[in-house]
Amino acid sequence: MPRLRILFSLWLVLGCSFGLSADEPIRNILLIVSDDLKASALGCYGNTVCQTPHIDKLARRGMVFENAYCQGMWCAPSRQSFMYSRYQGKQGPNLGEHFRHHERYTARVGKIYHMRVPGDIIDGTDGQDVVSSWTERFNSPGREAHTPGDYACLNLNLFTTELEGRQSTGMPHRAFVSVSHEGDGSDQPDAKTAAKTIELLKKHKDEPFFIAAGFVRPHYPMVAPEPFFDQYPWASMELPETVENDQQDIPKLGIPNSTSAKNGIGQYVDNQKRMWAAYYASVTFMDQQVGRILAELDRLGLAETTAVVFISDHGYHLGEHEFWLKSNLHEEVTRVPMIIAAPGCKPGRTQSLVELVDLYPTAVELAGLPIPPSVQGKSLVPVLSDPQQPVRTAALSLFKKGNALRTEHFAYIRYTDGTEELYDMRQDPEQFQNLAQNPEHSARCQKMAGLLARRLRGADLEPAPNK
Ligand SMILES: [Ca+2]
Repeated sequence: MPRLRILFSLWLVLGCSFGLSADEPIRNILLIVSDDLKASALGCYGNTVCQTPHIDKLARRGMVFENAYCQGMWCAPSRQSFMYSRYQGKQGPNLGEHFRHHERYTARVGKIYHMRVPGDIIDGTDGQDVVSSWTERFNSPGREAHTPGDYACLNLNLFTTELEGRQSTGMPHRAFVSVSHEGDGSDQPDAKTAAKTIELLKKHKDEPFFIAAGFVRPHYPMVAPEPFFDQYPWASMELPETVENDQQDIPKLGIPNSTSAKNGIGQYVDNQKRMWAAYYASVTFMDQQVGRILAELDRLGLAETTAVVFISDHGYHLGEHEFWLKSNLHEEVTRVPMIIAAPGCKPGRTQSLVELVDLYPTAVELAGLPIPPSVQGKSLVPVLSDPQQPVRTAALSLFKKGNALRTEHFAYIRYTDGTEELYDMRQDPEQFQNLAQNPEHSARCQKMAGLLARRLRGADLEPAPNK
């Protein structure tokens, strides 16, 4: 495998000093995907309340990408985008297929491509999975909102232990459901995903593999065993800062479908705190499952030959700007966690602007495979050896209502009707003041619009019209 040797030598030159012999470079990729996890919920991204010891431990031995952005604003488009490394649509071999074409064992456990949560989880079905990606695939079913225990539907202010009448698949208030239940959580989909992944690691430790483990938490319903809820007494949760008339300077297309006024949770301040507590409880439960997998990776001695990648498909709103859920282009949704722990690479943190489409070429290059021409992302391997290494000047996010561009300094959103948002992310990281309405910033807006149009054309997409 001359390519492996060339890559390996290149890495040594670049400063990535492997703790391995030259004939044993990175052999395996373990991709871990969380669902609806905002970067700011993790300890390693600065959260001091939410407990994520296992992901934080991975972060301490890997590269933490502080400015990673997703391309799709909800599960289906984001996941398809990073699995194909295409801004939109499918073209070329997807990540799983590419590894398969190169004789790797590939497996999916849980949710990697889009699955309806909770629908496909309750039914144990494959969702929009792409079967050609995998040598083997395994679903992790669970009872979700129907798990016996303390159920709440927080926007309806409903609390019960009854199993009848719970908000579940396809129902309008399912996003505000939490269940705190007895037991150790081994019946939960994410626990099953960890157990199956551990089983596969043991079984396939002697052959090169690409294993993708997809957790469904903290996606609603926020189900976790009681001790995880006990860690977050709801009354002690702090709600996000709000400013008066915050939504007034946001264009119509920038207001998501789920707001405090529309979904009703605005009436129940305590329940907004309970949403944070339940979200954190399910993040910590998911983190525990990550920990189980990583402990097994260490135990099997695979950590030395396996690059571990941790991401989420997109972020989430929990009342910031009185917005809830995903499906909009603001920072809480576009920014995602991304951690890459590759054997031999120094741990660190990087400010480089990166995109989830970059994952595919990075994983492929780490494993010593060629990058197919259909790939639109850029390999982040240079950043793994030098966190100062720039990748691109801006990150692109796409949505049916508009598109967004994030530079180091500014966040710019342009909707399909030509309306705009512009935020100075150094002065106003919470995005309270839309500068696009201020004539003083019209030159900046024009410049960002031009940059966005160029990025879209570069991705074979059409820019939005002028106002
Ligand atoms: Ca999602």
